Amino acid sequence: MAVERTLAILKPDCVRKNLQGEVLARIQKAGFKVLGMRQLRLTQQTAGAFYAVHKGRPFYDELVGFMSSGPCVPIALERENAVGEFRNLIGATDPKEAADGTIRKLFADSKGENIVHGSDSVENGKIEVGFFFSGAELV
Ligand code: 3AN
Repeated sequence: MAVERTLAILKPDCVRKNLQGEVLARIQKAGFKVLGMRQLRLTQQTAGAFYAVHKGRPFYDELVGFMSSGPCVPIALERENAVGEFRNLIGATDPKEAADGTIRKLFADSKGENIVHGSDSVENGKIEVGFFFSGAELV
């Protein structure tokens, strides 16, 4: 299986609840290596650009508003089969449907405020890591 990169974002609800350490510990225990990590507050414009694929969907404005509502923590991760393994670790988009033991099942309140983002394909993993980190920041 190939070593891949994926982008995680600890979303504003995760930061607001002071759960960054707890969530990161679960990510590390699951075997992911942290290549880059920072904390920032997205503007509406930057959040809109990041989620451009969802433009036009009914939840887009809510999503952009939420993602720019406070600081978030993008994390570039590496592991074998990182994209699929990370999505297994975080669980389904809707925490009500997420499997027991997953990060969203444990900590998320709703489909919109669901604690953590994970890239949905290897190709998007590369694009999304590049959205937040330059090559020199991945070590
Ligand atoms: P995932 O983050 O599990 O890949 P996507 O890509 O379908 O989910 O959606 C991206 C983000 O949009 C989700 N993390 C969630 O915050 C938000 N979202 C998706 N569906 C809804 C919805 N029906 N209502 C509110 N927010 C949603």
